[in-house]
Amino acid sequence: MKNPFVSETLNEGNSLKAEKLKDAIQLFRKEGFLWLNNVFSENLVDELNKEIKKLISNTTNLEKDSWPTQKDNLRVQLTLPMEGIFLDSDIFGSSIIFQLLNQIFAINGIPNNEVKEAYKKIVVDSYTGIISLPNCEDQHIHSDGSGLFGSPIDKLLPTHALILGIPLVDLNEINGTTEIWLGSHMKEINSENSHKPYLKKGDCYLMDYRLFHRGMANNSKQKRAIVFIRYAFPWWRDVANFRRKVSTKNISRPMKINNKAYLRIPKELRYLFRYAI
Ligand SMILES: O=C(O)CCC(=O)C(=O)O
Ligand SMILES: [Fe+2]
Repeated sequence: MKNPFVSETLNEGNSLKAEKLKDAIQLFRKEGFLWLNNVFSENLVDELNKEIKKLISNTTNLEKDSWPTQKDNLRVQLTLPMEGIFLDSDIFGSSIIFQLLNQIFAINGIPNNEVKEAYKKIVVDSYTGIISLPNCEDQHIHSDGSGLFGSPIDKLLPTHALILGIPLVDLNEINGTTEIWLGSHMKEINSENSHKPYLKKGDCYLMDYRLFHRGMANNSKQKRAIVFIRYAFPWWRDVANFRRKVSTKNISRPMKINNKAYLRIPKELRYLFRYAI
């Protein structure tokens, strides 16, 4: 990948070096994408992979609980249940990720962490995993939904939603990755100019909702699972991809959370799920 943002140069233990934070935010605004190294522990990632595999194999009728996103039925979208390992706040509340999110979702220059809880500007809008099974093909190039207004102004606006992608296996030329078109959230897409970030276990990426991308084919014999957590301004819902109350064969719920699970989330992070239940 030509334009990696490698966080070995950013991380200092569990936090980002202050002088690098500004560069990271600028790069995210310009490219609509950030690749961060070594954010999640290998144990956590392995455990997630194990639990997701269990979920898939325990599902007797894949179509009932999941959302195959391709005609070949080999790319499955699972809404992750907020229980067990999936409730671990290191996944959705990573402090490195929040140093970035607090700036990306700042209002009038006031970072999210500096405002009172009721005014905080970030929620988790969806919590899913996409599992690309062996032999699944390249997706079509897409952005996950249209812009806010469906007009040219969309390309001038700041980020209103983004995805945190956490691959649960090392990604490579054989099992594929999410292919991306840098800058395509704000500029016309040049279809020849793509990047294939081969992330390692523990790495993750942030991707602007508007960015053009596609899941690549998986030509390996192993499943390729990526956890996807969508963070957004509280007034936005991903109606292009989910329904909260009604789920059908093709449209799933964005999250599986109930009151009990909500109360098990650390108090200081519950604001992220204010509108989930
Ligand atoms: O699996 C991936 O790498 C990306 C999947 C994706 O973009 C989608 O299903 O919308
Ligand atoms: Fe997508």
